[in-house]
Amino acid sequence: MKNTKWLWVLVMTLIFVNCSAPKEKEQTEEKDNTSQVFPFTMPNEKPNIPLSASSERMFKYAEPRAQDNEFFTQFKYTRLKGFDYSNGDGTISRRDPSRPILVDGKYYLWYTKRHTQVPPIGWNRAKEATDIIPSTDWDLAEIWYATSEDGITWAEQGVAVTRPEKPKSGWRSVATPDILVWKGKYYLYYQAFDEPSGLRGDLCPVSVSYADSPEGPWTHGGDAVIPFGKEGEWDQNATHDPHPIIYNGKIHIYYKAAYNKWPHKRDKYAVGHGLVIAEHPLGPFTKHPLNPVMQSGHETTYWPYKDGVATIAIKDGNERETIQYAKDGANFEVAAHLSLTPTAAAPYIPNLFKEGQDNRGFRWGLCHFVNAGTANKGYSIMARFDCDLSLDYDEPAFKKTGVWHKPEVYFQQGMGSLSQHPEGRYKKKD
Ligand code: AAL
Repeated sequence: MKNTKWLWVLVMTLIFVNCSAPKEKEQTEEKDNTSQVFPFTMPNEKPNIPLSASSERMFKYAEPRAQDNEFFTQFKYTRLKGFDYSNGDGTISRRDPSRPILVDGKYYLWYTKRHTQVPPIGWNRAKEATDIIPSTDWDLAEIWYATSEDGITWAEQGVAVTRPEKPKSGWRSVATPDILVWKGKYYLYYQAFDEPSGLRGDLCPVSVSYADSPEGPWTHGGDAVIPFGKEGEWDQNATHDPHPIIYNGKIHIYYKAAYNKWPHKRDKYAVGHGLVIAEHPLGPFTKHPLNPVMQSGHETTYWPYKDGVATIAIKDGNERETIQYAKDGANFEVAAHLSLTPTAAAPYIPNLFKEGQDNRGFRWGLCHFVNAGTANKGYSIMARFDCDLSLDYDEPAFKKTGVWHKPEVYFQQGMGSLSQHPEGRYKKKD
């Protein structure tokens, strides 16, 4: 009987083990399956599981969530005070602001100012331009400057760089300035036009003027400091938006050229940004061998950030509306995707030109709106933008990913004349 009892226990144990073993196996399999699936809690690092292309890419950003990404920000805009625009009749325009700099407690800002008797007639009518009639918004312009204590209310101080006598470079127009401070001196780089813009493209080399004080007087320091490319090269006839920074102890100027365009064709344009480097602000400047270093964006906005250089690429190119970062100042990678980006952004960067500076970004700057007027009364206005691209601030309002406009904003981008199109609403492909 005793033996039978033990036999019974043995049989039951075996049955139990048999039944429970597969269950345990199933449970393990289930666990494995779970760990192969993307987790509910956002991982800080790329999980070691098979990932979709999109999941792979999210770990290439500074943080996988846009809201945590130091390069992601919203932009909020404020109207500037203190500038008169002649009731919007198109005769006064201010655009392409320089980055503001702070000197003795005051912000200084340089910009293109056009004050003409009549509004511009447009680049496609450049042949009709005269000494009185401007072709584009930046034709017959000069470089003016203004000061401010808060970055919102500005007092226009007067002209900084005037148009020289014909035939000196820039006699037709001087425009689109930006500032460099180097060893106690101030340098303004700007586009110098010898013909109405639009005649043979937006043809203008870059000139430089310098001064001992931000209030001037400005001395002419050279023309064509950024050499045009040879015929057939992307920057053969344009060097726009000179944007100087100090990087690795040298002067780096980023500039823009629209290419695949003038003079032979007008409707297939592309925009590239190049980089030139010099030991001294007056040059000579050497082109970076990898130019164009940026193939997206329009006006130039570059800033030294951490050990590299960051940029906002607006409007043009496959990577438009992004912030990009290059550890070496030349090989940029997309770091964040943006909405409502500032046009011709010119950030205020504390200590921008101080060497050995800990480069920590910015939280405000100036920009422009080119469509402040109407078709026959075209002019631009400057504005202020605020954002959180600074390592010293963390303002959650700038980190929201939704940018909500009223329906009217969308309806303003209506079909317009397209709705009258004879073939229906769209042109068919040839
Ligand atoms: C801009 C800039 C340059 C162009 C024109 C005036 O905003 O890209 O300056 O030449 O438009």
